[in-house]
Amino acid sequence: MKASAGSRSLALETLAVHAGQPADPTSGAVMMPIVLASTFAQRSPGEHQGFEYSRSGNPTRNALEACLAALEGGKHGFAFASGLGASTTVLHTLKPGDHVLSGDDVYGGTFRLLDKVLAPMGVASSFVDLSDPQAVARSMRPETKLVWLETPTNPMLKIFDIGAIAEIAKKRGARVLVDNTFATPVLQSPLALGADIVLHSTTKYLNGHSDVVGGAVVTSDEAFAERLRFLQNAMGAVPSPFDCYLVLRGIKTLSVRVERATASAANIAERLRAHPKVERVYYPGLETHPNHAVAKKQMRGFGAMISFVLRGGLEPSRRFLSALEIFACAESLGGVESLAEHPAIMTHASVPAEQRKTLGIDDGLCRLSVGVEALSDLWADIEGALDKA
Ligand code: P1T
Repeated sequence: MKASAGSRSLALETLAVHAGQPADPTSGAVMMPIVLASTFAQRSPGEHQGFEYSRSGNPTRNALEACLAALEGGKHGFAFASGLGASTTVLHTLKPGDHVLSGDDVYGGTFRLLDKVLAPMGVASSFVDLSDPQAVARSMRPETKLVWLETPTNPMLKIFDIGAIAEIAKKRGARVLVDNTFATPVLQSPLALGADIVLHSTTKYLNGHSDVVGGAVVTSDEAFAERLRFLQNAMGAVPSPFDCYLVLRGIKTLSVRVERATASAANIAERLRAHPKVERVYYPGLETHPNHAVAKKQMRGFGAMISFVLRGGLEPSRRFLSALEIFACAESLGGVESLAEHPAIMTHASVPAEQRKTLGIDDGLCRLSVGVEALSDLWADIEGALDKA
């Protein structure tokens, strides 16, 4: 893409292919080079060309960070070695005595980080159902500095009203972070809705091919960005240039992958709902979803994650997950290949049993990440496995 195109406002599909990646000025290469160098020569001490040492900054990572910022409509993008590396670094902007108000349903590893790592360091968290935005007002404390939420949530696919929550939190002086991993910037723009910080596990849809573990943060908040830039270098949870390249490459097809997978998921959710062995389906696109109206308002599509409860609990779920042939029984999500898992045993085992029960993460709950394979094959696989459940 020529630099002159930068003056027009470009659609997400175009930004995904081009943002942060002008043709290489030395060779004309249209793909971002992978700059593996750990260090950069300086003409004299302190006189460099923008790069000193690859933990502090790297050209391939810079390209990814610019692309991520463009996709989320933010000023500053930061890439990390994992989603949890991104979360850890963000949480280190807080200090002992500060409080995090978190949504009640978050990735098990995020819960573990807040509960088992940050709490002993003096940063307390509470976990609250934010389906009613007024719960934010009720649960905030004078020392609440950060409101942390996923929407759709992992794994219950709850939907929280980003705009309403941000309005309440901001009046009380707290920043709002939205983990946009499930929705992706294709379907939801948290910064435009009022959030201050967007976080991603790029391991998922952004990379999209299940061959990278990575994380990202985007913000337009200058003070937060400055602190995060310091911590990214000072704490060092940075991704390799090769992984940055792979995520950049994955992002180029993000919109086509997400659109295809979302269309298939909507169809599968409807069919699951009608299946006699299925007790309940959690999918924000279903009109029966309690927050369908909010999802419709703040999302451009309902995503490709579905959770559902099989009648009979653990044993039918085990049989179902073992009988699938195209869906792999595996943790993670957002790749081109379809995955299925059992949250209580797999991704959310670190959430205490009591809390899992309150949330509805019971023994019959299965979670699907619908990929881009043919819908007919995916449904045949699910139907066959349900027969064996
Ligand atoms: O795995 P990692 O890249 O560190 O990202 C952590 C993470 C953060 N946020 C959300 C919403 C996530 O779903 C995850 C990781 N989740 C899984 C591995 C999973 O199967 O749910």
